[in-house]
Amino acid sequence: MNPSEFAKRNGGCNGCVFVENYEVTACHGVNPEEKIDAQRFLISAWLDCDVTRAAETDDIDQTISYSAVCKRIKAFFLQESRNLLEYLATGTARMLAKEFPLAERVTVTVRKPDAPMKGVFDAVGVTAAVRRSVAYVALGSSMGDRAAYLDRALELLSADELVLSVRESTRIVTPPYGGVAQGEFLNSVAEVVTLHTPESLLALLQEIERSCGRERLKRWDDRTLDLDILFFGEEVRGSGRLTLPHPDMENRLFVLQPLAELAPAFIHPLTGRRVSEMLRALKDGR
Ligand code: A4P
Ligand code: MG
Repeated sequence: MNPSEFAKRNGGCNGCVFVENYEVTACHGVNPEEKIDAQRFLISAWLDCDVTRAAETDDIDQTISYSAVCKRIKAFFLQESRNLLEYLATGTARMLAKEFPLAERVTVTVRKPDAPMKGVFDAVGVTAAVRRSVAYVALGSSMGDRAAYLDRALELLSADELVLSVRESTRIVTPPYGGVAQGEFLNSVAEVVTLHTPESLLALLQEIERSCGRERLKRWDDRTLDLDILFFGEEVRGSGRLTLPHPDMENRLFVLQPLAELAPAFIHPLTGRRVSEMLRALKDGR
């Protein structure tokens, strides 16, 4: 990879540990004979990470060992036969992101130089990328066994294969905001480290709401469970199916109080205000 490609792809990280065209012989492919006759796969992986600590200390434990990366790739490719390079590239990227927490983003290319097809070519292949993101999710319930709904939501969230960790704030009981719901709410916020995209996290949260008996009858009405994405890293999305950051948080004590417990220094990407500042301003009536 040349330096300009690196800078374009690398976003906020200052470094990358990579392996290029690591060769594994394995049995993957759509054609039945590919499941029997092993062929060459050339796997490249780029793990974007901060290399400063390792540079300062000259200590292998402060970075990602490329030999460990190769071992994991080989083990992954020697598992059961798969049809698609898409599965292998995405699966490898996810696996490496989970195994190596220093990697903020993982990009994997899988090439098949000997693909069984006519014509002259160097290789065919697929590239896939995943990013480790931190999202803040608001939890709210105003019906039924509110604590049990919040417990269930966190359990389902933690069980998802693209959710790496979940940390919940203290729960607070709050009066209904917005003049529609009648019941008191139990609210909290969860910090979610995830390989999901914003859209796929929203789909997961809506599935969890449904499995907790959520019915959408009227906006802002009482609900068994409401899960809203407050922040997804520094992502910004327009209105519609997904608005990021979640609108109106600066007016909601039931959001800012638990959020400030987890991430007081987090900066709202549109207003430039810290969560702790927003909370202080709301409490002071500014
Ligand atoms: N949507 C857009 N952006 C997002 C996002 N960042 N996170 C879309 C989640 N969903 C997002 O939401 C409506 C649509 O918003 C979804 O289809 C999604 O595609 P909904 O959950 O179906 O309906 P809702 O919750 O009634 O509407 P909304 O606008 O999400 O309301 P809020 O802002 O969640 O307010 N009082 C207290 N004390 N505690 C509460 O938790 N919650 C509300 C609901 C009102 N009063 C409250 C509380
Ligand atoms: Mg909602």
